[in-house]
Amino acid sequence: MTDTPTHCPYCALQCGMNLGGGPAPAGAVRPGSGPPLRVTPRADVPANQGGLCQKGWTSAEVLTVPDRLTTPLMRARRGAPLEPCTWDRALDRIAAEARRLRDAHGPDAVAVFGGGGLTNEKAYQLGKFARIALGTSQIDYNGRFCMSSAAAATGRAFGMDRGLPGPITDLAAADAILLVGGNVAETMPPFMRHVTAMQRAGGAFVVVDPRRTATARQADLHLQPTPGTDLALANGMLHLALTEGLVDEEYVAARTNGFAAVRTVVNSYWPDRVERITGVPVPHMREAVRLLARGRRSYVLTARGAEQHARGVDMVTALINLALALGLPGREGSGYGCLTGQGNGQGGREHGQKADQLPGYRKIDDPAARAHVAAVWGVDPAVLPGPGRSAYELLSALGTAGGPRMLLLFGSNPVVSAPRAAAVEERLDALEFLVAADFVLSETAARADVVLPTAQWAEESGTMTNLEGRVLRRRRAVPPPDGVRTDLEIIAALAGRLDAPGVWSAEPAEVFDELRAASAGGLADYSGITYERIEREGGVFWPCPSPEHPGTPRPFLDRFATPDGRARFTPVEHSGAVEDVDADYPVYLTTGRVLAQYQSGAQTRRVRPLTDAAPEAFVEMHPDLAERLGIDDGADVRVASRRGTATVRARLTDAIRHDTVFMPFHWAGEGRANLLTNPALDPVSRMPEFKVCAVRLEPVAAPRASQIDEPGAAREPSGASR
Ligand SMILES: Nc1nc2c(c(=O)[nH]1)N[C@H]1C(S)=C(S)[C@@H](COP(=O)(O)OP(=O)(O)OC[C@H]3O[C@@H](n4cnc5c(=O)[nH]c(N)nc54)[C@H](O)[C@@H]3O)O[C@H]1N2
Ligand SMILES: Nc1nc2c(c(=O)[nH]1)N[C@H]1C(S)=C(S)[C@@H](COP(=O)(O)OP(=O)(O)OC[C@H]3O[C@@H](n4cnc5c(=O)[nH]c(N)nc54)[C@H](O)[C@@H]3O)O[C@H]1N2
Ligand code: SF4
Ligand SMILES: [Mo]
Repeated sequence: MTDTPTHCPYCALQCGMNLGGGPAPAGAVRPGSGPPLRVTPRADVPANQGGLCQKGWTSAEVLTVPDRLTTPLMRARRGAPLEPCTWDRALDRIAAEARRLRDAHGPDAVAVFGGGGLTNEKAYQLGKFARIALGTSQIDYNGRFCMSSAAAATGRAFGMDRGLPGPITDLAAADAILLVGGNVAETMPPFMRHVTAMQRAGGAFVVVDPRRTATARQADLHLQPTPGTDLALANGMLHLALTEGLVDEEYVAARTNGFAAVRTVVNSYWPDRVERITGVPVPHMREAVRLLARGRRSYVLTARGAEQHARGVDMVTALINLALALGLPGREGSGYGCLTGQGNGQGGREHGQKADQLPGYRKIDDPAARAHVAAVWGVDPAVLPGPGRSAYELLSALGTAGGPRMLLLFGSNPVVSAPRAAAVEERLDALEFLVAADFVLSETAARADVVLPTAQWAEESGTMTNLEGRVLRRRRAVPPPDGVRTDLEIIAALAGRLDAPGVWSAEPAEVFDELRAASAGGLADYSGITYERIEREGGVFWPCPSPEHPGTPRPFLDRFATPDGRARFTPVEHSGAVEDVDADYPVYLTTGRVLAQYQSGAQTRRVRPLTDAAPEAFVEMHPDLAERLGIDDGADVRVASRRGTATVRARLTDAIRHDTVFMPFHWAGEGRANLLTNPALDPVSRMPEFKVCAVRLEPVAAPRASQIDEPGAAREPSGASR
């Protein structure tokens, strides 16, 4: 069997890999044993340059997990067991339920929830399916939990939202990178090559994270703020830039609008006031600003730590303001960038699975956008619904009066990954009908009335848009197992049963051609991109409005995508986390990821080398805090917030602040971090506050002898001060 060049199924780095035969390259370490397809890294892909992380190396094992779904499953009624059935019965039943509920309650009675791991073709087709096969406005996706704050902030500042401002290899030539709220050494390990290359050439790596992560340990400077205070930190750094004369006044005058109002606001962010809010010493802030400003070829990068807040858009805006004041965006080899998360986190938010969106990053309430897309779809613009609910609002409306009564889920596992997950479970159970398409029985699929077994990445083709904005080919290496269909085949079959207007191809290349036409003239214009070009050129950067157009690796060099071509400053003020610590819940909880697990864990918890490396849920805490609470390393701990209680293993480390604990969200059941998280939403992006809420911790077992004479000591920890 010959090698098939493709990309990893997991994160947005979209590392290049070959699937197939041939010996592994000498020296390659591959954990695990005997996947059906041999994975070898590709050296010709700039993002990974021959590297892969442990998840990538073992990705092929998910193709043959013992509990892989290979037949549709259906319940005769709620409460009855899931039982195998034929495709015809499953699809007929779904179509019949959709019709029944639509006829009785209107088209918004049926909802769709998508994912940022879906190919561009699927994301596009799912959005089209919702709007013209179901006629529903009720569609959103898990990217709302991921990139939405950065997307809204960059849209506001630059007029366009596209991950990194240029090719990833540009990073190596930077003077400095300020990475705020990203643990790339664990979340996209080969990314560190680019950082290391920069450091070797004399560039400085500055990391802002409440934890001294693997990433922070490689930093030249680590700022360790209280969660939820990045906005104050950014305003404080801009204040210092002004007092030290580091603002690029010429650039500000030539390429931006609105700096005066920002100048006024940051005036009151005195260094020692900011130190009090953030806990970051003033000399560290000063050094960070100096490093960033020294050569005007620097990057401000954000990831989820800075973005997953109920004020996430403003958090990112404050950091963009800093980047703009230093004159970084719109210059080659510098700028602001957001690190996209999921495999197709970027493309998945461009082609219409978002509640307010049509393909090509168009607004669904824009009459010109509606007319263009309706013409491509062969329908009257008047039949297109308006904007629907955002992800968490959609999930919380399920089964309520006036909310959707049926949900079709493609590519997400919200029982584990949505905030306040226990309440989301209740909403899912209140539905009249739940459909999940997945290749394994995820915790959410296990609650469905019909489960549809779908093909995996190596069994289908399509395109993915990586964190650089580069559109890549995913190639089919093996056929799907018997009984399994692709998402595109499922969508086409359902559209047929619902008598949907227009063409419903299940061929990725044909769907991509339609996507190109639908995106033409939009912000995310893919019309000049073809499968052949991607293959020949190793990927094409959007926007790419014609076959002759070279693509756009660095979009803002001449002008920003705003109407007047200038970037926009927006003044923003610090207000802190929605839920602050108090006597009852005295410790901050933040959440995130570990290297060996991916997202809700539906895939990676089924791969032996990965579960060996990261077997169970835990809470990371400082030994001093643990001591005060009578918690031993490795002991079971009850972590309680106003939403619920989780039970997990304590892991002590002095790499975290005294006032903060950290839980990864990859595990199901009683160790779920999302039993605790606060679903407070950002007013603009509708991003939940995943990264900070208030909790109380107590040992599960009887307190140790030293605590017994202090009644209540373990219940009401008083020493956990801010
Ligand atoms: N191994 C692995 N890799 C992944 C994923 C995975 O699940 N597992 N998921 C992929 C996806 S979808 C995404 S979105 C990316 C996410 O990639 P990252 O954003 O790098 O991952 P997180 O662990 O969510 O958060 C990063 C850091 O933010 C810090 N943090 C928490 N609160 C704050 C805060 O208030 N301010 C600051 N400055 N930092 C804070 C945390 O301590 C954490 O170290 O990873 C992608 N890659
Ligand atoms: N507490 C806390 N919660 C978080 C976060 C956090 O930092 N903290 N991060 C949030 C972020 S950034 C994200 S992106 C979300 C992610 O969380 P989820 O949306 O739950 O993402 P996954 O676990 O990737 O779920 C994907 C599901 O779809 C299946 N799947 C994968 N590919 C396909 C496909 O092509 N087709 C179909 N039909 N199914 C497929 C997988 O088997 C899996 O069951 O979690 C969010 N939740
Ligand atoms: S860094 Fe991301 S894309 Fe690369 S191998 Fe790991 S999971 Fe896959
Ligand atoms: Mo994400």
